[in-house]
Formats: sequence, C-alpha cells, structure tokens
Amino acid sequence: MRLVLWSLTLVVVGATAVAAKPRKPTPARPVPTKPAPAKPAPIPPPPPPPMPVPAPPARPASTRVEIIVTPRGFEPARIVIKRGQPMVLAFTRKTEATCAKSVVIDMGDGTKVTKDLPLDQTVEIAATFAKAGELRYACGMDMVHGVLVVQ
Ligand SMILES: [Cu+2]
Repeated sequence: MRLVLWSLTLVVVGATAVAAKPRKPTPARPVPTKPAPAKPAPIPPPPPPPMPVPAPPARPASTRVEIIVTPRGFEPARIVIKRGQPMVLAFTRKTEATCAKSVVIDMGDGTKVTKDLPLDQTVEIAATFAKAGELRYACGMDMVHGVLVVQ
C-alpha cells in the first residue's frame, strides 16, 4: 500500500514536473510586412446630369419675309401674312435704278412706319398685324407699291 502511494506520488510529481517544464518561448516570427496591394482608386460616381434648363416662355417665332427692291419695284409686291403672326419684314434695296430708296408701310393701326433703304443693306421692320385687311407699302413718294394681305 505504501509503495502504491509512493508510486502515485511519483507519478503526480513527474506529471507536474512535465507540466511545469518551462516552455521555450517561441520567438515571435517576423511577420512579413508586405505592403497591402494598392487598391485601385474608387471610381468617383459620375456627376449628376445637369438639370434641364427650363425653356424660356415660348414666344411665337416670327415669320421673316424678304422683300427686294429691284428696278421692277418691290419683289414680292404682294405678301400674304397671318393676322396676329409676328412678322419681320426685311427690305433690301439692290439697285440704284429705283426711286424706292425708302419705304412707308401702313401698319394697319392708323400709323405708318417709314424707313430709309440704303443700297444693299437689309432693313428689318418687326410688326404684328392684328386686323385682317390689305395694307399698302410704298416708296417715300408713293410711286412704287406693294401690298400686305393680312388674313
Ligand atoms: Cu418713289
């Protein structure tokens, strides 16, 4: 019995000795400090599309009529236009062989507009004719005529 106890004690002590055996500290392994691979720069999100610019209030487009002054007079000498339609009457005198070196237009509202017509220069007259009817235009001496037919 005593022998058994002693043996047990030996076993326990031996086990303890094994357990207590100082472990050789494992040297810290150098961790390779590999630089992290550079991540590709994140692609910035595309800029938001520009806000649609609101269109300016719609203005009715004006209708342009070219009127040439030639030795035969105003060409065309008869212009049909729409009532209420903004117009640009563009006169260009192309000849010296005419007395129509200016134009007088009956605006249909009791007024007349007179414009000089320098050679080869386009003179624009913007107007909107509100009333239907026939309006004359003529040279300054009222010798060369044309007519605006407002419908
Ligand atoms: Cu004239």
